[in-house]
Amino acid sequence: MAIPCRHAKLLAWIEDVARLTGPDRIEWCDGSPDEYDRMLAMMEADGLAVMLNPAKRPGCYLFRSDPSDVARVENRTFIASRCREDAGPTNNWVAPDELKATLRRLYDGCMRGRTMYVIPFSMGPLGSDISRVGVELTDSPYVVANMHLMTRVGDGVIRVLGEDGDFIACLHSVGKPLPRGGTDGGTWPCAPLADKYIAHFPEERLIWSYGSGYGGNALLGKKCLALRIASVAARDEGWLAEHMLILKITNPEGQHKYIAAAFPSACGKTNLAMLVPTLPGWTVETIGDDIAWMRFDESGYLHAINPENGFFGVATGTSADSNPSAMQCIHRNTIFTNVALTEDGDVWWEGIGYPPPGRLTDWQGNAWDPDSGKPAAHPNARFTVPANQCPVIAPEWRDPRGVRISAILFGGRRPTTVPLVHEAFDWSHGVFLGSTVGSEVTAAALDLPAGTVRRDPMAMLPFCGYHMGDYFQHWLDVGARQAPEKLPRIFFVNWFRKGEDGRWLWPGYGENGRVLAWIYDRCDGRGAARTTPLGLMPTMEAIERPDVVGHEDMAEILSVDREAWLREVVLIREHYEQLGDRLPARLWAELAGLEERLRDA
Ligand code: OXD
Ligand code: MN
Repeated sequence: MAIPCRHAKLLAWIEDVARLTGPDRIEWCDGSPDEYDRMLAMMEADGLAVMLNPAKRPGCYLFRSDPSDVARVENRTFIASRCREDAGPTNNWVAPDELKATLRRLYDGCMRGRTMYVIPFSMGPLGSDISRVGVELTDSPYVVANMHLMTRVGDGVIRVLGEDGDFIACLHSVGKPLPRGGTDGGTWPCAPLADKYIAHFPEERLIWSYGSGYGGNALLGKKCLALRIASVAARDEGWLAEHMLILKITNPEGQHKYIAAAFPSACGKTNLAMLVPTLPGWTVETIGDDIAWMRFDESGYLHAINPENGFFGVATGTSADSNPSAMQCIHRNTIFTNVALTEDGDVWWEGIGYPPPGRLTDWQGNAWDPDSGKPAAHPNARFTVPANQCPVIAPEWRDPRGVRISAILFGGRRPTTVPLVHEAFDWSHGVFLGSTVGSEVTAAALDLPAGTVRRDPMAMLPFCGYHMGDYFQHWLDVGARQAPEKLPRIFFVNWFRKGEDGRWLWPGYGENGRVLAWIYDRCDGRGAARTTPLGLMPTMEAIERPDVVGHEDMAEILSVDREAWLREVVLIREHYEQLGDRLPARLWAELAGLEERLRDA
């Protein structure tokens, strides 16, 4: 095959990797529909992909992964910065030379019997000055097909790269060499858990992934490049790479604003990005559901792009009620992984909104016994789908200039303590709110006392490529450089409050649009608010109460429980202490300020 590029550094790197990993052949990906179809046909022939019933799900395929390879592997994810301190206490660290030596041993000959694909891809629209080019070398056709959907792959990228353009080098292998002429024979290829490595070398902007073929471990443009490596580039260059959805909200007068929002995994980011508000006249459209790259432009306003090109969403729990737009999106041209299969060649999962329409094959390929107590779909079963199939995608979602962000939301699953919504007094108070994000865990889930908060600051704990304390300082610094009146307002939301009897106090989903409407009005200098020790909170009249929420419940979720918050202060202090001495003094001062306001209240 003719090599479509004359980039000496790229060609030398490909040659080095090929020498080490020993693939049977090398194939350059052009991102064409033909190439996508060829990958899927090949995997179908090998028994790795099941074509779904074209009358029900045209162009859709099902994959079943290995039970050891079903999710991101945080304890096998490494930030190998030159200096241990720079990775901080929340990341796994190994000295770069040591990690490279270990990985070189594993990579040695690991692509034997396979093709090495060269995937040139862009995160962000081609030609945007916020976008970045990556090149992934992989021995997985599943990765090639998914990268087609999740990023912009192909010749346009090679043109942008030219002969000496910058690129982020991403090396990936499933870690399962084949005998010459052999195939996987329908078995998902990967290495045992102890041999899986998701390694980042932040100073070199380099990613080496070995042993997993699944999701964020293998589709290296997503969490590895667009968050871990990009967060380091953003720190060095003065911008923000965040684990945030971006939505466009339009009010009944037809005016719109854009909101970015960070929530830990499994808090409904995709659902919020595609929300159907119950409030008459309001609409929400999607720009992105997982990652935002944000920069202050020359006029001092924060602009964001979605660097991705598709959605890699959790299937489990997605239904016509929880997310009708996602359900429409995944009707065609979708890759499903680890969902259950129906007898008529369709998909099914727990929480899809209707009972299994007959017998099912479970995510491991076995006949499913409904009495087994085991789920038919894996709880982390996924769909991969191009963003442009989303019926509520905003037309400007690929505008290279990005969209101007008016508000930033933080939130987590907090059944107690945290009210429905509060607004930060200013940017540094907002950074403080973001630094405290977390979800409460149940005793059953993690063998921890009920009510324990698992902190996930700004929802970046698994994704920040450097020290969390420096990351907070970076947030404080980028805000301090701007005119305060041009900065987005920062809010903390909590859709997950429960009463003492365990009832949900707030219905969530489309009703969250009422909170978004208040936030919208606040950004317009309207929206009634009162000052509380936590920040600015809506008055009882400011948010129209959904029919299903009684007056007392509404009062409860809009109040400050002083005793609970004094306990929360202690928990935040413990969380800050764990982050060590790089935690900015400004955040300690914010915590002291909160405590003082609570004591004075
Ligand atoms: C994701 C995650 O897959 O945050 O997006 O875990
Ligand atoms: Mn995510």
